Amino acid sequence: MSGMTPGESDVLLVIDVQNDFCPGGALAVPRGDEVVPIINRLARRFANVVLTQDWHPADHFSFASAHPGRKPFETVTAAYGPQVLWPDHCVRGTPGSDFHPSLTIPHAALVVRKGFRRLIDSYSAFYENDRKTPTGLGGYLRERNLTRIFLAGLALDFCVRYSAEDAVRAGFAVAVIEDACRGIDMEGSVAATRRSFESLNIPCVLEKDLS
Ligand code: VGL
Ligand code: ZN
Repeated sequence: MSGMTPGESDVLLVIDVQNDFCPGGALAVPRGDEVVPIINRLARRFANVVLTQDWHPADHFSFASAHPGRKPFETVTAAYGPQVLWPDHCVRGTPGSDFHPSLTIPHAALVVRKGFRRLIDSYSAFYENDRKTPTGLGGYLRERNLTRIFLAGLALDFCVRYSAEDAVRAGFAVAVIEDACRGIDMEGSVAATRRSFESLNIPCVLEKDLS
């Protein structure tokens, strides 16, 4: 990770800055909206920006409402392993699935939608939760010779975490811009995220380090 000035081969990957993950939303991340002005400032320094958008059908398997008798934040077993059940959120085309109205990144080149298959959730921007179904983002970045990924957005301990881990496995250089993320933090998930980043040598940096 030499040289923290964003350049030609760097991309800012902005994860799920959507109404439902902000205060007042269906799966609000505490202080999630605070990342918006930070990400707007960061984005101006990157020539290359990609956004992700959580985008579920109304009967998505990850919704507790699809499992009679189960409650949000319980875990069920999916075909691919354990799956946390969430409140209904980011139902495709609803206001909750829109980007936060103050998110202003007109030069963003690509929006990757994820979680649109009813039976597979997708935290990572690269692979769905079966860890096998690609979103196509890896191929896009490689074809554009974008080799270093700076991550920001929501939620630090789910979609940002999974995206960072998959990016490293796919051979990209990765840094997480910590002050441009907020976490849900259930059952120590933020601490587990930090341990994972440490063991994978994923640096956590701050907006000011990118000057
Ligand atoms: C997310 C839970 C469910 C996220 C998305 O963006 O971190 N978390 N769907
Ligand atoms: Zn989701």
